[in-house]
Amino acid sequence: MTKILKVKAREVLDSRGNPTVEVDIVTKSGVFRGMTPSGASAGQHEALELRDGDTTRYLGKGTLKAVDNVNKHLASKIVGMDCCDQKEIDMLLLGLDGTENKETMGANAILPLSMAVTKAGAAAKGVPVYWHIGELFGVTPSVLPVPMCNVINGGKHAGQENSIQEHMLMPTGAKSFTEGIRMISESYHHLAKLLKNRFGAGGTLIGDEGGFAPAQIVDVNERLELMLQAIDNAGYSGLMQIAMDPASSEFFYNGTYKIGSKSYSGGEMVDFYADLCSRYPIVSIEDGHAEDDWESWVEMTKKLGNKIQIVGDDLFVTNTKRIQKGIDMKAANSVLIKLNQIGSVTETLAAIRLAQQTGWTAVVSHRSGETEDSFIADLVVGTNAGQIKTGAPARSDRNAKYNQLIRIEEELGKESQYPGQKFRKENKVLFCV
Ligand code: 2PG
Ligand code: MG
Repeated sequence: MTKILKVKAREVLDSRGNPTVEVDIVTKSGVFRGMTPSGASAGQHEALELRDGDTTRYLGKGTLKAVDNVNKHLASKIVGMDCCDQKEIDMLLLGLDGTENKETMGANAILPLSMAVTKAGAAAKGVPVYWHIGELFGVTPSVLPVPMCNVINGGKHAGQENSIQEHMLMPTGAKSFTEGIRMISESYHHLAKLLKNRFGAGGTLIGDEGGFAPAQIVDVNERLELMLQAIDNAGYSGLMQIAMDPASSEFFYNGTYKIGSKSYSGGEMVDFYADLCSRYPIVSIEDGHAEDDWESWVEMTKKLGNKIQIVGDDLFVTNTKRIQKGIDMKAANSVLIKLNQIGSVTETLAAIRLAQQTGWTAVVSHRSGETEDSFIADLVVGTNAGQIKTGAPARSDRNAKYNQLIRIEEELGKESQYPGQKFRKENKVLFCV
């Protein structure tokens, strides 16, 4: 048994310069730290992110209440427990909060504590974090993820309205994760050249997730064409595929979707995506419909579900109840996994397990507001989930995750697998637990 000796929370900054919560756990093995990320296009059904609302500090976004909740209410209950008992600790934290959506303590108080416990547990056992997660989850970690790299940022992440949010490259033709990252980085820099030539210096300004955010190109066709050109210029034609996250809850108004000056019904959006998929190598679409427009999700899955991955983010919010509803309705075939949407490591693992047991994929994801904490890199390998979405290869809040995955691939050596094009099929066959 390795006892938790001390728990301490503090307010620090995230990648957007907003306050967020960091928690230290001290055991005899050292200090272990968890940091919570924060969304901009957050779903309405996510667990509560507790903000102070005091406009004299950080424009109301302060997190001192969440910090106090850890230091004054949670810490003393956790001290003395065994840091390897992740589930027991998480369940105790949920009980102390006592609400469905973590409204008493805040998910931003509970999650960083929970993540720090995982890291302390790994150290207590003398194993890497992904290995400890594998033991908690019940698999032998070996699968490196295919990355989804958001090279063109739109929507809220780029200060735009009624615009598709994420345009991502997936190096499915790479032989390893590390090779995939090189292909991504080279294509990203070729895209920069194209944008600079076309729009001058302003064309390469970047958005919240490190992707380019040229205000001049609002049309999705134009964005995808540029990406294909960049892939081609980098010499990777046919080796990269495309994933999109329109984040459509952000442009859904009373039953109508608005992209630029055009309006679409839920069914017309399905046709819109089907048309894009017929013209571009798109293999995955996330949040193609809004968070409560279940019927359109069902229609989309019926029409495109056997061709592409249909990922629920705002729809499922990493919540097993909503995922189960989606499974029952056949509303998608994949779940986006964000720790802070649900607020603890144990519940996140349950969400991944439910997706995989159903034969769905689980895509582990960052938030647009990130930190230097690379926990999700260990999470994706520890669950053999096979896909990660964590931004463009720019800015250290994103590259912290990619760099950790490069290290893990090196460490696993011959034991490591990279799914490449089989990222969907193999999830069903191989990666079910
Ligand atoms: C998303 C995310 C991450 P945010 O919509 O999938 O890319 O954005 O963190 O702003 O919700
Ligand atoms: Mg999303």
